Amino acid sequence: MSKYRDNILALLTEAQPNYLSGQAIAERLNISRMSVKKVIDQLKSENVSIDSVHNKGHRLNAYPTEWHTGILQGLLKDQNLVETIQTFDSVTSTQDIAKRALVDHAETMLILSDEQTAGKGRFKRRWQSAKGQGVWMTLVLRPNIPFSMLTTFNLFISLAICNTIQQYVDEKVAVKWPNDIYIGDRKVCGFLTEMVANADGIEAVVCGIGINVNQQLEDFDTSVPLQATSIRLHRDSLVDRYTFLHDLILQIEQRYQQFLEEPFSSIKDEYIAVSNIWQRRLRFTEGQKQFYGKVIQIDDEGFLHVVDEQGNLHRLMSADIELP
Ligand code: BT5
Repeated sequence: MSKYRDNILALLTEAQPNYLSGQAIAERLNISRMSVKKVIDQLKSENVSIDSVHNKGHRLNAYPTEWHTGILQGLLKDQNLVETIQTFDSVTSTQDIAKRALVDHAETMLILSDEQTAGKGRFKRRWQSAKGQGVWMTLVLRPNIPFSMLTTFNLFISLAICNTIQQYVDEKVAVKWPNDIYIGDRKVCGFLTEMVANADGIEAVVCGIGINVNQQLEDFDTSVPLQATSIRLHRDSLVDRYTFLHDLILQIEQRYQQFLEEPFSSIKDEYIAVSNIWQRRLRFTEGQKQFYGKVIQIDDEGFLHVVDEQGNLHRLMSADIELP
């Protein structure tokens, strides 16, 4: 595979919707026109839709159904959230790849796979990751912050994901504290945040996000039949995953910046307004403990205050909440 493949895809993506001549590509990359043609022919043979017109050049017609690193590099060139992007056809889990990659690399990263064969939820649960149907991604970020600040990270990220999905559906998209996104009473996204740290502080925040994008109901297997939904199930047409990812990364970039600069109190009202846990009886599981209760508030550190049915107050940093 040519080492210029990603560069050529990135240039074609940046040039969209215009054509870019073989000559211009060759000059930008300091390679021969023949090398450019070889890569373009190879991409076409892999069903990347490129239009080549004599005297005009080449144009990327539409985004493919698989992830391509080069296209993402072109599409995401104006963001500052991640420095490198890696894409895969199939991996066990993008979290595994990220944790291995961050050992030898100091940069921020976006890792995406079309499929995960062992996608992970929290507490070693499984995350179904049907091939080509969702966004299965991990962000490796490097915030220079004290450990204590990380408690509100998920809350900022939730708003970014919730608002992005809301751009694609009419029905209300809601956040279920601490790290699920719902459409109606069904889960459309789950994410988890892990931390790699040493005695001096945080080395990396490894945030894995799974979003069901284009699944039909039958694409979910039987272990999540009634709780799961996808964006597609709430609209008339398929979602272009590249456009969606672009929107998502811009939203996350903005919320991440806000997380670094502002306290949770500055987004608290917004967070409360999109949360689906108010004024209802909920079942909480915290470690081995299980109880029913109602949420009374979320405090400025992002902890949830809950009163159980015996009248006891709980201050939760994380828990499983079921919406009965
Ligand atoms: C989560 O865990 O919701 C976090 C999921 C994070 C997945 C991403 S994908 C990219 C990155 N790489 C990984 O390996 N993981 C991250 P939790 O709150 O524990 O929810 C897991 C539960 O959700 C399961 O036990 C199922 O009941 C349900 N579930 C599994 N797959 C689902 C899906 N695709 N859609 C909706 N619900 C699902």
